Amino acid sequence: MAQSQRHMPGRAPEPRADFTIDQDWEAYSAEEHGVWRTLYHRQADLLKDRATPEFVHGLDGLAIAADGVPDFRRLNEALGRATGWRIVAVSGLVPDAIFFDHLANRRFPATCFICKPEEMDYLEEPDVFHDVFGHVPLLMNPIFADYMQAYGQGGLKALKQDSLHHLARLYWYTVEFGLIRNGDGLRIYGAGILSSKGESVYSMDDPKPNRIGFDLMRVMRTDYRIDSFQETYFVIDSFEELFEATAPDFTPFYARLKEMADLEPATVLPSDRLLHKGYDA
Ligand code: HBI
Ligand code: FE
Repeated sequence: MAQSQRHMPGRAPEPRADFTIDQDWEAYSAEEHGVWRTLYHRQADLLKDRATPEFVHGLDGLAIAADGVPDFRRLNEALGRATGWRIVAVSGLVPDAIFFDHLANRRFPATCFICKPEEMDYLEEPDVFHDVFGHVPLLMNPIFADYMQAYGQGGLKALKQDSLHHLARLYWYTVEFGLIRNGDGLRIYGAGILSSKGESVYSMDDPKPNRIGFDLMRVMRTDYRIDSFQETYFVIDSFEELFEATAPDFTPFYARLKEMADLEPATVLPSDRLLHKGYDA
């Protein structure tokens, strides 16, 4: 399907100042709904014993449609009642300041287009399946919902201190690619993993990547790659741990980070709480 035929809601009017557009749910084609249905069933089956229970509860609580791209208006009714969050439609990645302002006000910017059938195993930019299936269910969890709003508030402050690249790593290694350990063992909570067939298996089963206990400064020092499976996953023990670790003002952390060398993604330090040491290719 050519780009021009892709469901690009709100295409006629330019995005608004906050980069939101209308989802235009009625305009999705049968093929686009079919791609959602395929991805939903594939991931829902695969994640049965892999996703953290809070994700499964959120998915159930939202009653996210399995048979087609969900209508954001309907999801926002349940989401708003649960944690005061709502999904706003955007056409793609929006400028950092806009992104953080949305999060700081409990608005999650979600893309509306869905990948093409031939792109189901790898898509370089987030689509509606990644944003809504991957990110939105955890916004039903009060602690995680608070964390995401605090992240937005922190982002607006980081922009003023030229420390965004440190904070972006925190987002990457938690919201996008985070693992959590509960009584049953490792579970996935990062949206980048939850929306990826390959990484849902690799992140938990493959001996190749490191798995290291979460440490805020360690995470903010560690670089990441955007076009391959992660070489290191950071593991929290609870969402409370994540929220409490990131509650303080980050200004002193940024000052210390400026004196510390960045770390390559595959690095293992003697001070790491090493749950699993991976190996280089
Ligand atoms: N915009 N729509 C959208 N979605 C994102 O995940 C996103 C973004 N803009 C900036 C951004 N993410 C990252 O640069 C920040 O998390 C640092
Ligand atoms: Fe994402």
